[in-house]
Amino acid sequence: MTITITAFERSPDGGRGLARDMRVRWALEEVGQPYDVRLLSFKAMKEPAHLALHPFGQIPTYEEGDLALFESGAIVFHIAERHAGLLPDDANARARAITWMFAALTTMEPPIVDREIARLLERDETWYEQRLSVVEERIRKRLSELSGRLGAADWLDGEFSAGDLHMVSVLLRLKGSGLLNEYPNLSAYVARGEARPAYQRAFDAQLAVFTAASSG
Ligand SMILES: N[C@@H](CCC(=O)N[C@@H](CS)C(=O)NCC(=O)O)C(=O)O
Repeated sequence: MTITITAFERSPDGGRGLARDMRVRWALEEVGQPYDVRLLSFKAMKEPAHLALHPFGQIPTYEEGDLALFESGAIVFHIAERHAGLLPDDANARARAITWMFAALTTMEPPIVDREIARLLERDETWYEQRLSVVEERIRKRLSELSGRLGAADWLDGEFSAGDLHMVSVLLRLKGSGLLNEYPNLSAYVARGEARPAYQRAFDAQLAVFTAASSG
């Protein structure tokens, strides 16, 4: 059955892999599933046709037959459950990999997104520098804890899993901030994720959308 996902017609990050359809593309590439992409303008994302698929008018969504999903975490989980390659067979190892998915999305990502919001929307506020420093300290605390847990391992728990896919995706949002560089094992972890052929294919496909939109 054909899988169709949605993505930005013109991604605000210039197609650098940060829009969350990247996580879905990466998961599909890891498990070897072909997919179609429906590109949406910001306007179309808020119109009834898309709101029927995504109550918050965002990307990504995922359609397969009569199944429609939203939320990148749920979509990647669904892909990982249906296809081999992203979750271990052993029940306990599988549960731990799922735990890392949640950890990435609910413990690591919120302060990282807070930093982006501050930099985007709060720059002109008198308290901006103070707020940024508080948010960055919260991020450092989490990075330090994660770095301690990862240690010298390649991946968070044995083989690469959907937990790593989400964690690497979340940490990538810090690229260019300098924060990640303070933790060499995390920088190397992210680089290992980016070096995966499936990641590269997904990245190239996402970048191609932006390049085509810019030249058109
Ligand atoms: N928790 C959601 C977040 C989705 C999200 O924030 N999507 C962004 C792109 S990465 C978006 O559609 N932004 C446009 C908007 O919110 O209007 C997920 O993981 O799928």
